[in-house]
Amino acid sequence: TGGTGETTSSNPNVRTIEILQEMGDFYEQVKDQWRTRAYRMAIGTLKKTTNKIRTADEAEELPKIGKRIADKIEEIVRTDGLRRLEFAKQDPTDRVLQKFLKIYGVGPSQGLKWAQQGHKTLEDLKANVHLTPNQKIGIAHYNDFDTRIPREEVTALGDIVKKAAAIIDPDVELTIGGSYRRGAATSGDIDFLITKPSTTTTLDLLTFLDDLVRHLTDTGFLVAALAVPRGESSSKWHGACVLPGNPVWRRIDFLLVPASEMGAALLYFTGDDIFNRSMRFLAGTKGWRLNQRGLYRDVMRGPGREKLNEGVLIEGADEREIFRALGVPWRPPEQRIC
Ligand code: DCP
Ligand code: MG
Ligand code: MN
Repeated sequence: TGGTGETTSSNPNVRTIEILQEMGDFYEQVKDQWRTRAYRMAIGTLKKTTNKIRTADEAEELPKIGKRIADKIEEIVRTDGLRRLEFAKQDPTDRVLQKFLKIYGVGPSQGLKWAQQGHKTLEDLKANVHLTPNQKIGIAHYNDFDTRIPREEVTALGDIVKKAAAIIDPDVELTIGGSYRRGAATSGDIDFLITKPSTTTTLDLLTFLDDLVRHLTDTGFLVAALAVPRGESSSKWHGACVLPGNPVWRRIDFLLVPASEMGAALLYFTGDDIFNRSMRFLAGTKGWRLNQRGLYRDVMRGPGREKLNEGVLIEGADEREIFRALGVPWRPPEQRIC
């Protein structure tokens, strides 16, 4: 192609560009500025590319194309379409789809597939499709998980966990993060952060989590294990619990965090997600990186902005220090609602 930047029929990526364009237009419509820009830049690169890009690896080699869009490019070449785009084109008020997406353990592509197959109700799904064990629980307790938890109940459920924890290891510290820490009157789930002074890895806490889950299951408090990564020990546990005397199942998450990362984890898991995004963006403007493990500087990036190393840790242990390092006046959790 010439240097005009126009897509000509001679560009072998013309179909890919067309679909990426549609996806970019969607993000522009929903005012997602970052993705709109990312798609625009990727399209710009493809327009200047003279060979056909078929795989994510090939795409990622190119300038200004990140991992996510690279994956999308491969999907387009393989399927002549984009699941995410079909999803975006669906009427957002489509009640069947919205209902399916609220089932615990059901993601966008699965929900869309069932809706497109013509299933309309949870009963249809139970009778006609293959469900994972988690999805079965998600359907059986659909209304439970769809009901927000009053703050007093979160406190009461949390107290049961803290009491059990103190018997197993009195040095372990448990904090309820998420909407509860922001002071919300109701929560969608209970987000527990679990740490212990002077730990630098979650390995030191794995036995504790095992013991805690076993104890709380034996006593009838935990009623289901959901996203429990199989095989090797994991630092997270997702499941359901009940308050004695209350039949409603509640979603509860446990996350192990080493003390050296507790500040960053608290910041991340307190949210809200929009506030988190603005803090990460601010870190980015300084050339730093903020994630749930810490605030880092000197993150080295390659020509395609891909990360070459983790960078140098500025702060991970102390939440207030992270605010200070970023030059942001301390905001109590109750004020982190955007
Ligand atoms: N989080 C995030 N980005 C996401 C998901 C989560 O930054 N995509 C962070 C911010 C959230 C926290 O994790 O506050 C906990 O996630 P939840 O989904 O449990 O959200 P909340 O606890 O804020 O709300 P809810 O009351 O609905 O549980
Ligand atoms: Mg939550
Ligand atoms: Mn949660």
